[in-house]
Amino acid sequence: MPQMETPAPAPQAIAYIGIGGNLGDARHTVEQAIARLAALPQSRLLRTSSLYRTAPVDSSGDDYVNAVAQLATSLAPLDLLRALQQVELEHGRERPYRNAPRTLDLDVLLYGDLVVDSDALCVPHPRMAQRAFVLVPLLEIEPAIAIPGIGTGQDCLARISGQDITKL
Ligand code: PH2
Ligand code: MG
Ligand code: MG
Repeated sequence: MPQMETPAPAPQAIAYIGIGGNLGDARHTVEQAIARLAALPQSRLLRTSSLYRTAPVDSSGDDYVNAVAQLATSLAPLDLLRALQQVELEHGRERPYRNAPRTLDLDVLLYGDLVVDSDALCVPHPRMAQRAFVLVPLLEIEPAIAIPGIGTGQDCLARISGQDITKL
């Protein structure tokens, strides 16, 4: 009798997702987004940071609510990005201009130790090392995090000053 082979499990990566919004009830939106991340296919939500109120950086409008989530996922990087964009759309995300106030922004910050710079996706997220609203929640859930090609998260945070961030 022919032997049925069990398919090999897809390789898993640890990915970190930046979550933010500053239009509407941003706190509620970020909480809903975390629930949607917990339901992503081929993925497991491992940890989420606290929620933070943060002053807009290179952006305008109300303060943001930001958080970071840690996922184990076997979605390929672009499939993960598309899934996150779908969740953004479900929350009425519009892109009238760069860094416009937004209901929900979900960014792939890190995907394992992948370094990729393509039109569709840049990982590590190109500005994450300069942004306290990313580094503070990221370091809360993974104090020893390193940003591939850049350095430790702790060193990056030490170089930043003057960005308002308060734990909610
Ligand atoms: N996102 C931006 C630009 N500026 N500022 C804060 N505080 N939080 C954000 O999530 C944020 C921002 C572009 O994605
Ligand atoms: Mg962003
Ligand atoms: Mg984005």
